[in-house]
Amino acid sequence: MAQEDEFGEEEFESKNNSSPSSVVTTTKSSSEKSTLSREQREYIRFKNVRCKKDFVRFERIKGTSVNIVEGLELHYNIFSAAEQRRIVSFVTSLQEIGRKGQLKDRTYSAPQKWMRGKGRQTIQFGCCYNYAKDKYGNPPGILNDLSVIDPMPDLFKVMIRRLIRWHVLPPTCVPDSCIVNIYEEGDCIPPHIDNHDFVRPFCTVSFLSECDILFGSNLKVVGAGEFAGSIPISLPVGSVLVLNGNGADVAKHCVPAVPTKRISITFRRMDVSKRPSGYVEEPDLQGIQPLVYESGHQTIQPPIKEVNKERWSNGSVANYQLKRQTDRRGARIDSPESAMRGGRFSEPRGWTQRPTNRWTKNPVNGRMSSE
Ligand SMILES: O=C(O)CCC(=O)C(=O)O
Repeated sequence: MAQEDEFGEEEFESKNNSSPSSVVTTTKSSSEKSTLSREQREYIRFKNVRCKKDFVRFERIKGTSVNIVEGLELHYNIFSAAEQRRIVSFVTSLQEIGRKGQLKDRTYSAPQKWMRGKGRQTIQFGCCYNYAKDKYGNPPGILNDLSVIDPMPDLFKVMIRRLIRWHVLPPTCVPDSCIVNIYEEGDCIPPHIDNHDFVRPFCTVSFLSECDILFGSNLKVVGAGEFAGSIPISLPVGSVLVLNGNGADVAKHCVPAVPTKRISITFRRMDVSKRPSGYVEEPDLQGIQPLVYESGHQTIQPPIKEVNKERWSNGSVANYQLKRQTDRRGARIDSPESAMRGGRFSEPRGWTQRPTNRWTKNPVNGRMSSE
């Protein structure tokens, strides 16, 4: 398959969907029509991607102070609202056919909801990851049996190409498997470090609702879907969190009971030595070329003073995080439109986060807050 940006076609949709031409008329507004090539359209969106890389949370580990979130990156504006809708609707259809038993044995899984915080549904592609020793005695890790799992769907391959082309993941780490997590209200994912059957970095894309993911070297379960000892990172819809370095291997991570339905897709690459027998590389995922940066494309950090002012005038990290995802006019920066309005890289991107010890869910507004 060609390496064009297939999603971009929808974002700048021509009314003439059948046109195979790589040059179409944009439909931004009738008075503002221009002709842009597919490459130009993709490049415009790529330039509006924002990334926060400087997460800091020092914890003492074996007597040494370690930044346990070194290596994390949060990329905003990767999937537009239209793309998110398309992906969510696809996941919903997968869930339906999974429920009807029309996916392979281990692709779809819906554990019984026997208590709050349990019951997250999962859909896996590319390989089957065993969370715990299964009834056949297979250990946790990648199952050496491709017959029980469906291959990566085309739409997810389009997402993967986007992740590589837009520099979210390196071309040396093209994901070949994924797990879709469907959280209903109250569902969580408990503290864990992703198995080393998968190489680093890997990443998680967020849909439907924003939530906090918590990191800590010593996360504790304090109740059903409640965890302590962590730094929260807010995950806007359409964003991609990349896990690498200490953020992937020293800190555990978890998602506390979500206040409202949420979907995430975690894309990972299998370690070559752990690939199931008979595994064949996806031809559609070979030779993906990252877009080339224009000179001047750079990360801009906010002035420290601005960070502190916003941080301490606000009282709550959760609120602070919400605030930092809005531009000066209060518009969300996870929408491509707001990114365009605010100008390129005009948003502060270097927020440090206040360490906290214990996180609980506010029963009224459903948000996590620290004690
Ligand atoms: O839902 C998320 O954001 C995290 C998912 C995750 O940690 C996993 O799939 O291992």
